[in-house]
Amino acid sequence: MIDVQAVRRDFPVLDQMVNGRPLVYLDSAATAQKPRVVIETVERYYAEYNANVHRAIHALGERATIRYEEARRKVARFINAPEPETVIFVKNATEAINLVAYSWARNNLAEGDEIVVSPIEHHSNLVPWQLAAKATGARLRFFEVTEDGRIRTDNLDDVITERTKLVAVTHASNVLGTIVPVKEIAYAARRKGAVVLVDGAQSTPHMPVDVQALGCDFFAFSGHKMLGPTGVGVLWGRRELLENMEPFLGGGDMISSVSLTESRWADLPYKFEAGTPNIAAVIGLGAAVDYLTGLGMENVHAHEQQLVQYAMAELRKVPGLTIYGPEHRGGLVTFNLEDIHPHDLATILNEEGIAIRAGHHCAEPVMRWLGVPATARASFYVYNTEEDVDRLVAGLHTAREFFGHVAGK
Ligand code: C6P
Repeated sequence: MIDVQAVRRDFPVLDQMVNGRPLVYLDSAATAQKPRVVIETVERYYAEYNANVHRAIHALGERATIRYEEARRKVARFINAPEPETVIFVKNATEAINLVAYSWARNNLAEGDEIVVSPIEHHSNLVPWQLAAKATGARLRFFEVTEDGRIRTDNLDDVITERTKLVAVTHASNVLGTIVPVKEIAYAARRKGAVVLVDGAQSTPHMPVDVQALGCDFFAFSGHKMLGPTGVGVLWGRRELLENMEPFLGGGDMISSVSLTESRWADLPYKFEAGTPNIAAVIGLGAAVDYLTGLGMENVHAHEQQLVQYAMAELRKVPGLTIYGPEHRGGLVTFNLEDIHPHDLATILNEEGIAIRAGHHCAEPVMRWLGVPATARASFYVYNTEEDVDRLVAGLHTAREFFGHVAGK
C-alpha cells in the first residue's frame, strides 16, 4: 500500500494554511497537485538545457530531444502502447479528442452513419462529436444508463449496429465516478467494425491502463490530472488508423518536404505534432509517470478505493446529503446537501481550508439527467487521507448549521 505521509511530503503545495486551517485539497479530478520531482524536472529543463526539439544540432537541443523522446517511451510503457511512435503529444485530452474528430471523423463519416456516445460524457467527449456529426451528416446515438449511472451493457448490440462507425466513451466519469466496462464495449463495437475512442482523462491517473487489453483504437488523456504539468496531453492511436489520417494542424516539424503548392507529411508521431511542442511539460510528464510507476498503479487504485468507500460511509451519516452515482466507482464523490447551492457549500468549505469543486463539471447533460442544476464534488488522489475526509464531513456539518441558522430551520 501507499505510505501517504511520505507521499504528502513530496507535494510542497499541500504544506500550507488556507483561511487559517491546513489545506485539504479535494479537487484532483479538476487538476492534480505536482510532486517536487515534477516541478524540479521542469525547472531543470529551463535552467540547464532549454532548447527546441528535433531541430537544433547543438548540445542543448540534443539533450532536450533525448529527454522529450524518453518521455514518449515512458508514456507508451505506462499505457502499454505497442510502440512509442503511436503516442502523440497534444495540449490536453480535449485536443486529443478533437484531433480524432477532425482528422479521422470528418474523413470517414457520412450521412446515415452513427456515432455512439454515452450520456455521461464530459463536454470534451461530446461537443467534438456534435460538430463532426453536423459536418458529415452522421447522427449521434446514446448508450442507455442505469438508474445509478452505469452504462447499460445488456443491450449493446441494439445500440451499436452496422450503422455505427464510431463509439466514443469515457473510461471513468468525472461526475458520477462510474468506471465504464470499456473492454466489453470495445469488443461489441469492433464486432460491428466500428472504431472506438476512449476518454481516459479520469482513468489514466487512477488505475492501471492497458490500451491493448482494452481493445480500443484511440485513447485520450491529460498530463495535468496525473501529477504532470498543464499543457500536455496524449493521444494514443492504432498505427493503421493514424497512418491513414490527414494531419490535424499544419506547420513546422510535421512535414517531410514542402513545395509552394503541396507538402508531404512526416512519419508518426510527428505528422500530428505541428509546431514547437510544450517541451517542458512533456518532460515533466515523463517524471510524473516515473513517480506514479514508483508508487504502483495497483496501489494508487487500491488507496483511492479505500478512501472513497470510507468517504461514502462517512458522508452518508450527514443528514440531508445525497450522493450521486454507483456504489463501485473511482476516487470521487459527487453530492448535494439539502437545498444548499453547491457554490455556497464550496465557499463555506473554502473558509475551512477545504478545496472541492462545485458546478456542472463540464457535463451539463449529466446534471440534467440527475435533475439538478449543479453538484458538489470531492475527488481524491495519492496524497489524500481519511483525515481529509473527516475534515470534509466536519465542514459539511458547519455548512448545515450555518444555512439552518440563516433559514431559521
Ligand atoms: N475534467 C473536471 O473537473 P482537459 O480539460 O482537456 O484536460 O480534460 C477534459 C476532460 C475530458 N474528459 C473527462 C472525463 C474529464 O473529466 C475532463 C476534465 C475536469 O472534471 C475539468 S472540467
